[in-house]
Amino acid sequence: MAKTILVIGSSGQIGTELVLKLRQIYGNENVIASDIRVANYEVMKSGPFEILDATKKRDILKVIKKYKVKQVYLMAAMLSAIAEKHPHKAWSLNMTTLLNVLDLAKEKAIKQVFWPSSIAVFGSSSPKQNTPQETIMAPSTVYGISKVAGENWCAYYHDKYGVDVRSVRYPGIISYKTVPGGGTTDYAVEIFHEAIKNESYTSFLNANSTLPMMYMGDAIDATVNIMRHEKFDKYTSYNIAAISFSPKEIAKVIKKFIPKFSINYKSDDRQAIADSWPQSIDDKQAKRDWNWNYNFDLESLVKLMLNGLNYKI
Ligand code: AKB
Repeated sequence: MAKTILVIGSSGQIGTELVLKLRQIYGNENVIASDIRVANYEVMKSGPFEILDATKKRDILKVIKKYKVKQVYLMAAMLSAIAEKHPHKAWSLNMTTLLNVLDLAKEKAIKQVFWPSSIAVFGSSSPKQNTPQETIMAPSTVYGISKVAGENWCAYYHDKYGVDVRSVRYPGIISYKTVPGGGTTDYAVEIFHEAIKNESYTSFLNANSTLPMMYMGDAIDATVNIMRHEKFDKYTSYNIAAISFSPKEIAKVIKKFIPKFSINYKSDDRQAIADSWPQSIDDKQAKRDWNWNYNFDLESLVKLMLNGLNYKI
């Protein structure tokens, strides 16, 4: 059955590919892309697009009414590294947009919401290896604080008002269609662009800084599949995991395909953020509850990235 879907934040790294996948599944006209800035060419030419500032609830409602939207994917957010530079702005953007959408669901303007959380909910006091679904969550970043608060708000609207909101905790996402902006895991995308252009890369994280990562295709599958699942009794922002690697490890695989590639290390403020995050994630609850699994390992991710960026391997 066709449903009308609104993606808020469709010009961002995940939003771009999410719109394209949803349009493939539900039809171009049924997926409305929206952002405060125009999206990439593929998104703009394949279906409806609206300029939308999601901090303004009335403006979201206007788009919902115009297209009879049933589902909202709220992908707009300020990411970890940039949020440290603009703490108030980040808090305000990340929280206002979420509360606007949750209120619209509570008021029955829409039926279902997807909102992404992140591995940034964890901090230095959480277990570093195989970080469990439920454990201490005391983040040391503004972004992480906004994600923990967001998870609590989602649970509150679910329990108190029956809002159908679903969520996963994204690790670092690797993709070639759109570059990420302002995250701590961004190095793992930059490295490909620089390897192709200059055959060298200076990493802003240390050689052995291991973080949980995932190829975009897996992140999109997780997002679409959790929304397609029958209604959950309890709200959960699910841990999802694929691969974990360090700058040194990904550089080694890139070198297999670009033999002259070399990597240097010059860590900056983002190192402290990376150091506070888990190195690997326990996602058995997502596997059990909605059959989550990933498809792409490090070697296939590297091949897909190089191909996607038109590098012949
Ligand atoms: C970031 O680095 O801020 C994001 C995230 C892990 O949520 N990619």
